[in-house]
Amino acid sequence: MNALRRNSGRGPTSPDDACPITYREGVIVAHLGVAVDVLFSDGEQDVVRVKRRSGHVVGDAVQVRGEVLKRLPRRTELRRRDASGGIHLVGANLDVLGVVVSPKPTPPAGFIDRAIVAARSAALRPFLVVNKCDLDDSAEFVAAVAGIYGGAVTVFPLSAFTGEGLKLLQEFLAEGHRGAFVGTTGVGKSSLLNALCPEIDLRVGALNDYTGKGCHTTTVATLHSLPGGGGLVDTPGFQDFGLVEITAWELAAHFPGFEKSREERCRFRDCRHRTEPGCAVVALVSHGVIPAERYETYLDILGDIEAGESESRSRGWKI
Ligand SMILES: Nc1nc2c(ncn2[C@@H]2O[C@H](COP(=O)(O)OP(=O)(O)O)[C@@H](O)[C@H]2O)c(=O)[nH]1
Ligand SMILES: [Mg+2]
Repeated sequence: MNALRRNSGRGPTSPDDACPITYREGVIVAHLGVAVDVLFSDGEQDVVRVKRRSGHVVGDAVQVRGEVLKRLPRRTELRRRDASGGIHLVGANLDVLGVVVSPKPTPPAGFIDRAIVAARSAALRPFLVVNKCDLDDSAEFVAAVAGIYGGAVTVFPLSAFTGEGLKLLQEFLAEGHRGAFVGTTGVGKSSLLNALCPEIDLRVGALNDYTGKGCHTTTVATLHSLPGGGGLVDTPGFQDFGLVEITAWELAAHFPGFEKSREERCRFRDCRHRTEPGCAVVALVSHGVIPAERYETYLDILGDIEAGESESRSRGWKI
């Protein structure tokens, strides 16, 4: 591996240089296939060559000693599943996951819940972005989303177009949070990223100059620093794809609206909160503490997960 200096005035400039005695710590901000772009703690940014299947991802904390890049242990890992079932790491050491929805197109049934559960399972704090608040009929949609999820996660109603509400999200991310957005196609994730990081195209352009490969925005996984603080991972193909599927246990443990049930205990440890005797969730539903709508949604998603489990079992896949 060669540490290739791009805009730094010190350190080795070729593999023939003497062994450096110190190492530098930084974070991977772009993955270019055979090289990674590292933002060092002193503010410098250099490209470091790595093996093609190095396993490094944006957000990875690294130590670079001479020509050698060492990855430090990860706090969190966020994964996605592609159309053919392959699992990919999207980013490392992320703190938050923004689930983006809009009044048009509206989110598919269960999408918000699955994304929240997936984020929590990966130890990321989920939050909701309701985009396109400039649309005439958006108020009703915002009220419905806030009514259901407001008690479980922070909700940011905003418009990527007009900039209305954007400041609150910027302040939230600037609290030192590093995150990513997920949401179905057309909800406005790209518009939101552009509104939050105006330098996006510029930075990707600079990377293209280096590799000379004409990389386009859509082929480079990048961690963008936000002007006011915090960062956002923009990984091509991830945002519109599904997160890695959740298990029945994760669904119940992290389902938005079930927070109160975590203080109680079901009689059976593997309770799926259906018809099992001594179920704390069912008791909270019958007392009106958990809204019936939340419980119905939980059962719908649980049914989907169980259908997936039995399909996997019949094909002999490990679940
Ligand atoms: N009215 C309105 N339209 C928006 C807003 N943000 C994005 N759009 C539109 O929604 C469509 C999808 O936007 P895009 O950013 O490509 O969504 P993505 O597929 O989630 O990345 C485009 O036609 C945008 O012009 C917004 O805040 N308000
Ligand atoms: Mg997009």
